Amino acid sequence: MEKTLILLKPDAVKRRLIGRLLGRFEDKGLRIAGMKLMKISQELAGQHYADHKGKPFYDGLVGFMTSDPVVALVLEGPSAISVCRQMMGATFGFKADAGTIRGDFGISNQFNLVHGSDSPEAAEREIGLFFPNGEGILDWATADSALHACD
Ligand code: FUP
Repeated sequence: MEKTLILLKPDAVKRRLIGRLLGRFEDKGLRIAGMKLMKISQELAGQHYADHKGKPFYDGLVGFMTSDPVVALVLEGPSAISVCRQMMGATFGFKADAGTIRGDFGISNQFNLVHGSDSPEAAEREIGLFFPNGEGILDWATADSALHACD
């Protein structure tokens, strides 16, 4: 079992896509371990996107991510990090395959609806940023968890 941090970005929230995007992850079989609607502070955005500091798109990215609420999620499942990355699609909407979230819901570079951790190290770091001390992360069993156990 693996956990990953997913953000439904301000464009997804403002377009009232929370339910449909969350539904895709639930349909896939991922467990929602943590979920909150929140406004990202400048400080948190800076920590989250520290790797991109200094790049030409950084200021715009931070401005966008702090402009309106996001939904922060911790999703859990087998290979959750790569499963979610596949479901998200390529970074830019115009390059993302049909059938992926970014491929199906947008065509923009920056307004690409969703963030997902790209490695186990990133997942641990990002979950710690958005759910400090694990607060809000709950351990509970989905109705089909017994199936996973004998997978
Ligand atoms: P991803 O891992 O697919 O979310 O993409 P990156 O971590 O490379 O980039 C983070 C965010 O920066 C992307 F979601 C969109 C934005 N970005 C741009 O706006 N322009 C760029 O050239 C690259 C990234």
